[in-house]
Amino acid sequence: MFGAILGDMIGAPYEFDRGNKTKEFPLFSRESEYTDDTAMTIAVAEALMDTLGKPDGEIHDALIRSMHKWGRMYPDAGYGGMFYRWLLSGSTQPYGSYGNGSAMRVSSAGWLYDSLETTRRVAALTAAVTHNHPEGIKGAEAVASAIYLARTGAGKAEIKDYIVREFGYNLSRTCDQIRPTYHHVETCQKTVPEAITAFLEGTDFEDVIRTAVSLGGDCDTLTCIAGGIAEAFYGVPEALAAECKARLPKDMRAVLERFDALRTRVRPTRPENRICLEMGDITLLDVDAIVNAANKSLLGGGGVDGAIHRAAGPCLLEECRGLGGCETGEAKITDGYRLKARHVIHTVGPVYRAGDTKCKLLLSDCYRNSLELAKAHNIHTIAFPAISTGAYGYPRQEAAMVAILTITAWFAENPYYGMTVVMSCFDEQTRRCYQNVMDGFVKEN
Ligand code: AR6
Repeated sequence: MFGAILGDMIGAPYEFDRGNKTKEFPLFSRESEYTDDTAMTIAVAEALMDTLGKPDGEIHDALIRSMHKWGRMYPDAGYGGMFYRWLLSGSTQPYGSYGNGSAMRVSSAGWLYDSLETTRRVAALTAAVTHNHPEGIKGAEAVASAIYLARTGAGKAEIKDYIVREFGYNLSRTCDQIRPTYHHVETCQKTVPEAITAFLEGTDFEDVIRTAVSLGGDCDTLTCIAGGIAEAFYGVPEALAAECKARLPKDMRAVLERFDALRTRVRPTRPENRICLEMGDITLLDVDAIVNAANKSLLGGGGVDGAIHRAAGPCLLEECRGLGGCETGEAKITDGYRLKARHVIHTVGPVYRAGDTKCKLLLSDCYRNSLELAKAHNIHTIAFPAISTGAYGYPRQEAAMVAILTITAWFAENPYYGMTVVMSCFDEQTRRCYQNVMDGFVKEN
């Protein structure tokens, strides 16, 4: 959090468009003081440390308590009007804000959790207690994600790709393009992308801070956000951390020390996506979901479809009756009933017709739509049969190529999801077809 707090202090003298939009300025002056950004960064960090491993409801309540507590202890830190009223009234209700306050206070969430998913979930909680507008939540999630990715070894290109893909922010402008027309604005939408751009362009911690300040705008908040990410990527130089400590009151320093001791114990993991091959009957697999190669009625049939319905029992058919069928290439989800798998994802493969290019696209859709549906249900292990290669006549080697290419493309789009895909092989020939593709023996024609 030193990075965020330093950003706040160093940016503070230049807030409200008081800077010269240059990177050449004294890093510290008498006016380089912590503001509301620091007070609330500390408040969020304390609440999150107190509730590690606790349910979301407890985290939510602790966040409100902590913000009220620190807000009352530091009432003159410079809060925005709506937030100040929320503090003074002791309200526990959010007020729909998309102000950049949700993004400036979130940095601790980027450090305390061992997966990107949890980081995003908790970041959203930190925003939602006041800034429950979708843009307020998005701002917090984006900043915490960037910190998580930076501290777990992601490169800048990777971080940029993730932020653009997941949050849709425009990161294509350079700081030189942003600077001339950028003015004080307190929304997430017009602060977070600019702060991330400053981080992406900066060459070390101090350069990120200077770049962020040079943009102008809501300078303490923008630099607080950029500094929080820069710390996770570069670390904070000793001398700057010491200067930061010296400018903080004792109670805030105590929270920072507790945080530093705790975060070194958090073991970050980068969940990986992987494909493995498994011989045998898909209905026996202990995975979150198995995929059924169904027909459009979804009311059962032969092959793997028949096997799944037999193993799951009649309740599966009952649930399927309510689904209203399924189009080719699409996917629908049910419970797994007597299966070990919690869910069955039903997809309808194409009936193979030689030379019909639509077949390939539809088969690819089966895999992609099943994976998307799995992701939407927080499924992390999924088993696929060789869709369409039985009754629907798709040549096994061609189908294997489509399956593996589609799955690996999905992995590339979801690099941190942590999905294990089991390719269920009912016979040796199917296993060999997958292995050929994975070994690179078969090239797409
Ligand atoms: N576990 C794993 N794979 C299996 C299993 C099993 N228990 N049983 C068969 N397979 P198919 P399709 C393999 O015909 O071509 C149904 O009647 C099998 O060896 O089940 O998409 C539906 O209701 C083959 O490699 O599915 C539809 O009408 C693969 O699963 C139609 O068949 C797919 O063979 C769908 O035809």
